[in-house]
Amino acid sequence: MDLIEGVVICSTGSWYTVRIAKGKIVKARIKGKFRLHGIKTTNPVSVGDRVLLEPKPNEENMITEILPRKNYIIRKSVNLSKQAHIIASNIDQALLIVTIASPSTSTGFIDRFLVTAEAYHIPVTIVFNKIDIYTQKEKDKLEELISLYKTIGYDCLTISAINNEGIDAVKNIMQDKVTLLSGHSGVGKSTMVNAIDNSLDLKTANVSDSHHKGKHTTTFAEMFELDMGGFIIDTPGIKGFGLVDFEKEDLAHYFIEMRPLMVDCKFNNCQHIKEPKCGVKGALENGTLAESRYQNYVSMWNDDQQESYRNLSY
Ligand SMILES: Nc1nc2c(ncn2[C@@H]2O[C@H](COP(=O)(O)OP(=O)(O)O)[C@@H](O)[C@H]2O)c(=O)[nH]1
Ligand SMILES: [Mg+2]
Ligand SMILES: [Zn+2]
Repeated sequence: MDLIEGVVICSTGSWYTVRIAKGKIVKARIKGKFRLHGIKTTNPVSVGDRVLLEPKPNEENMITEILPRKNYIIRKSVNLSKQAHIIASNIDQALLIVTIASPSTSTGFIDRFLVTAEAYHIPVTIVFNKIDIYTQKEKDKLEELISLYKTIGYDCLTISAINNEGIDAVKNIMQDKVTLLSGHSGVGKSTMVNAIDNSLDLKTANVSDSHHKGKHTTTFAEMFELDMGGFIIDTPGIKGFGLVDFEKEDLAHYFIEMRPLMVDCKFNNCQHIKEPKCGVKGALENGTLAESRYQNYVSMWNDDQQESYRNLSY
């Protein structure tokens, strides 16, 4: 019997929703055991997985194989079971939605996200939303951040999701890609998605409602297909993604502009904290490395609980 290839767009535990050719949606279960090398996972198959299905008319379709994952993001479970939950796989890019005000997003939050994404090899575009409401002071802050992150090498876009401003540029980069959406609650993720594709009609919430969010946290990510082609992965209730495979000693590596600076460090195991003749601190002193980036590096490095960047909480 011929197997059918598809993409898992929703997983609720025992049942999976799989998109097969021509946008057809089918339900499926898992046949056999799937293991992620060396890690116990609570879910063997995740949203974004490309799978092979054994079709069974009038019966349960069976997922018999997961095709190799390009990447995946996982979250450690909060208890001590050491289990991990695969949030999503095969992500092409992430969009980090940021606002300067209502609510304001700190560079600490941005940098933690960027570091994690670097560790997963997921390219990030920073999308600054709500440009319609900023005061002159906030506009100055916006320009400052755009300049900072563009200089480092991150693409930045400015939008007003509510006014449809800048949305075409967002559509452009999302077309035919699998995009993970992230950002604080209330920054306008749902509003932006609705502006991109109003057939999705995601529920938007008032900023003041955002504290209710914790009550209906589902750990299962969902993937939405865009009319223009492409998918959005929304991760409701995910307070960040963790268990990044890197050691504290390698943290600076994920602050990408620090990489070329490290060649000037005298000690090859330099952590750029207290060591003399450090290329990173040298760049900080002569102004080529941004203070906020260095401060956020130090704060992540100092966090004794390495969980802070392994299991980011935002
Ligand atoms: N002024 C302004 N408000 C916006 C914009 N985008 C979203 N909002 C508002 O911000 C609030 C939170 O938006 P929502 O899309 O639910 O944010 P999410 O939690 O990130 O999904 C809602 O009241 C939106 O109407 C924008 O571009 N400008
Ligand atoms: Mg939302
Ligand atoms: Zn150094």
